[in-house]
Amino acid sequence: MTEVRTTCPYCGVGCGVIAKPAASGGWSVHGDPSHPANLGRLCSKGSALAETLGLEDRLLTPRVGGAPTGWNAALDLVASRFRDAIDQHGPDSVGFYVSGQLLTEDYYVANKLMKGFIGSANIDTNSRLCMSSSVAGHKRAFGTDTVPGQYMDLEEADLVVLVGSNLAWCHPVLYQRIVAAKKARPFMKVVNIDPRRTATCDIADLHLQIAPAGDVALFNGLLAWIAEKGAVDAAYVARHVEGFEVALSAARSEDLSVTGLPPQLLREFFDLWVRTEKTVTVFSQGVNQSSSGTDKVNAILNCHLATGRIGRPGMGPFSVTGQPNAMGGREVGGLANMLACHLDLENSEHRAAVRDFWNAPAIPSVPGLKAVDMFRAAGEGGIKALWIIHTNPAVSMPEADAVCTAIEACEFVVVSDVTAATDTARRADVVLPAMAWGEKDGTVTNSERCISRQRPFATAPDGPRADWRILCDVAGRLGWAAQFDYDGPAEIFREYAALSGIAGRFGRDFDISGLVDLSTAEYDALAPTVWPLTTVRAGGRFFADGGFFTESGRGQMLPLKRRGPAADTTAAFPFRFNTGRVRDHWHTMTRTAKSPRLSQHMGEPYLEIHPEDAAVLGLQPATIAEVTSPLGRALLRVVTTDRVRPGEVFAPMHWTSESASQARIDALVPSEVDPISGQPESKAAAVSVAPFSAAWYGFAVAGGEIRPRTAYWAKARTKTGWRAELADAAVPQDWEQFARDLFDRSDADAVSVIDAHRGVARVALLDSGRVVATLYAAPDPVAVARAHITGRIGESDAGTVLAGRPGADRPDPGATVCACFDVGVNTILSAIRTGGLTSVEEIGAVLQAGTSCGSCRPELAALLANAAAPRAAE
Ligand SMILES: Nc1nc2c(c(=O)[nH]1)N[C@H]1C(S)=C(S)[C@@H](COP(=O)(O)OP(=O)(O)OC[C@H]3O[C@@H](n4cnc5c(=O)[nH]c(N)nc54)[C@H](O)[C@@H]3O)O[C@H]1N2
Ligand SMILES: Nc1nc2c(c(=O)[nH]1)N[C@H]1C(S)=C(S)[C@@H](COP(=O)(O)OP(=O)(O)OC[C@H]3O[C@@H](n4cnc5c(=O)[nH]c(N)nc54)[C@H](O)[C@@H]3O)O[C@H]1N2
Ligand code: SF4
Ligand SMILES: [Mo]
Repeated sequence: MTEVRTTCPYCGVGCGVIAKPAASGGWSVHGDPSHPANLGRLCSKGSALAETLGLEDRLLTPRVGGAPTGWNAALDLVASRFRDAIDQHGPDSVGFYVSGQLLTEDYYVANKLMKGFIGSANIDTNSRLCMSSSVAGHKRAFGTDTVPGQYMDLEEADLVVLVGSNLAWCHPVLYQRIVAAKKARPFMKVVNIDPRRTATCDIADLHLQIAPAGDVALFNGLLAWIAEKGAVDAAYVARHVEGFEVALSAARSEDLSVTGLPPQLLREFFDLWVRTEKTVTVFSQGVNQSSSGTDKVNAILNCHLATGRIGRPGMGPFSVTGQPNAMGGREVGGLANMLACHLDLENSEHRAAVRDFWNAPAIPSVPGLKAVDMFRAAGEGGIKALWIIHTNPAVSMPEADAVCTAIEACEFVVVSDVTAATDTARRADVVLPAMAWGEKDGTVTNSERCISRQRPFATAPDGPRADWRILCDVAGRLGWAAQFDYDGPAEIFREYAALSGIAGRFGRDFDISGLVDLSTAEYDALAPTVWPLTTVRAGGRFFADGGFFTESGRGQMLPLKRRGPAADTTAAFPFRFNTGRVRDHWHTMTRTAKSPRLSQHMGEPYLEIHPEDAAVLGLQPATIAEVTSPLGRALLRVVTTDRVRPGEVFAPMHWTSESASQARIDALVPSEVDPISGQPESKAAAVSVAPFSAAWYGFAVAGGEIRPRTAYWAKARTKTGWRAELADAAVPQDWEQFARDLFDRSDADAVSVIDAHRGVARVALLDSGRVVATLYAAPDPVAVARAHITGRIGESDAGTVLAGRPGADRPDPGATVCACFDVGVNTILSAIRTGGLTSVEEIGAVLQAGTSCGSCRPELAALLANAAAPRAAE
């Protein structure tokens, strides 16, 4: 096999990648220069894809009750348990909880099975936690869920406003495109609206460090300013918009002090917006994941509708999607309140058309249970059989401990995953092995409505099946073999394109009927294609000339009023708990944690807290914080930083029970949802923070497994094995015995340096004279050269390994900053100092750091600006 063009399985930028067999065996993965999303660029996660293809941790056979089972027996069991529940309790007693990472073909089949044949709308997806406020906001304003613009608008804009989006880390290639555009057009301005000072601020001309949930007030203030300054596009409003007056009058009565922003900064932003016609407003989870998320979306859309800045080059609101197929899932109707192809569940003509097309018995007329309600029903017995596909709700749902209990309490839970080592799969009755990226075959749609192929390049191991096939296997056993008899994804795609043509005839925007006659060979070769694609239209923007999909054909402006987060902070829970992502990990880490490079950027779960708050609480940097909400508890490494505002703390969402002792942060987050979208408020729980009283801290490295049982631990992969951070309230009696247990090496020789008086212990375990594991423990957070130690496994001189510090001849690179070239923080700092480097380009010229994917360039800039940038580990 030569090279295969496919699409990155991570974020919604949807970059094209080229996979080639590597000379050393395995695969190499590079950016596809011909893909319109990235033109050859990749971020750190995309560049490390080849390191995540290994079979360790892969699930290869179905498991029933934990025991390996043949496919037929497992599928028979799944079908009979679903059939029993449907027969005894009706179709609404079963549910599917699926994912914006499913391919369109998988998603289409899941939706068809549940809504068309089982006859319930109980299919919801993790996109409920992600995009549903944008979906609801778009539908309220446009009458349809459509992103009006294209990526090139971000480059053509004179002003890019980022709201609740850490684009530098979460959509890195789009961010790099803006960086390049700004360099080429220096008058271009960027404004970042985020309560945190994130890496994205690196390119921001203005940072509005807004109070949590201040966004509706801010955009109401902007709307009032637009009107006051005569910036309303009266012709556009007169012809294409409804609701202007009521929206404006609500906006005028807003209290802007709730934004927490000084009046002159507000004015600077408002003036910039008003005088810059070519403005794009990009928004993401700081907007969507809120109990007023849908209103936040509409507050932004109001400003674009009032100024007619929509659907024209360099202008428009731009909701960026998170998952690779978040957009595709919305197109197929993967949410419990949608039908398919942007058709409406509540519309009887739409239902009849879809029913006839599918040759289905009945289509439900009422929406199904949304994610939070679905898990509640599973816990309370309303859902008797639940199938979870391609998502890890025991970690990612709010009230995650209650979700775990609900999965355990539900009579029958099936999980389809590539691994059984997840908090969700461990609790399931049946786990079915799915094919992974590189093996599976289908399409995804990115943030700009561009449909791209995910093509297989690696041979799938024996056992796993494609998600669509597993669904069809069960559908056949439920009695619908003929309607689910597909010979491959191309056939599913053609059926889907045909259904979209029917939607098009109803006047819906999602119409790809131009692809209905694709042969399988043409499907295989399909180039990236922006929808709509019909006989009369190919791609492009929406709404420059009106043409909204509302009943009146006009865009709707809405009267809005700011609401605060649902959970109030109190004396007992005084901090706002903001949550989100880090640069090099993907969600619950089942794939990115396989890459040692990606695992080194942020090696453990952490809590960002303002130094003033930390001082009041007596929290020292790098100690462990105990974070508590009325629902749960987490132990996180303390990072004191003024990147967060006083009174607010931030933690990443990625750590699970597989990777840390107690860092599933969604255990702390209440299930408060937006009343319109049902999207949970993932970024504004009320918590308390206290020091965890650790008697000792430790750092451990091993060539093999590490099995910590300490109160605090967090594990990460290294090139040779594992590393772990540890802390506990009780000091072990015998450090050598402790180390043997920790590393599961009862027979290994130990060399130790123990200073009982100072409480310092260093133990190396040896096998045939070579160091196989080392442990460093101290009463304070251990200050050893972690990257150095990690590279010493396999050496014979235990004494120098135990020193924990490199000799002068062997500098310690420090924690990884540039994942592409594996360049550590100390290497960069020393090059800055010794080489007198003053720019990111100079660092690149000397060390290569920042010259490949560019994801670390904001951090390089920060290191230049401040040699002592705070980090989680090191
Ligand atoms: N590296 C990486 N990239 C990813 C992912 C990943 O797991 N890792 N996941 C992908 C997915 S599925 C998604 S949805 C996207 C998410 O992409 P983003 O939305 O950019 O990511 P988050 O870090 O969740 O949140 C963005 C910011 O919202 C801010 N915020 C919190 N509350 C408020 C508020 O009230 N108002 C405003 N204005 N801002 C607020 C937070 O401080 C945070 O910096 O990322 C995608 N890309
Ligand atoms: N507090 C807080 N919580 C959040 C968020 C937040 O910002 N803050 N963000 C929310 C958002 S936006 C999102 S999108 C969710 C994401 O949360 P999840 O969807 O729960 O996270 P993932 O780790 O992406 O889960 C994907 C699962 O699918 C498995 N998998 C991988 N490939 C395949 C495949 O081909 N087939 C199958 N069947 N399985 C596969 C993986 O091993 C993994 O177990 O988290 C949400 N939760
Ligand atoms: S920006 Fe990175 S994670 Fe997102 S699609 Fe591109 S390479 Fe993948
Ligand atoms: Mo997401």
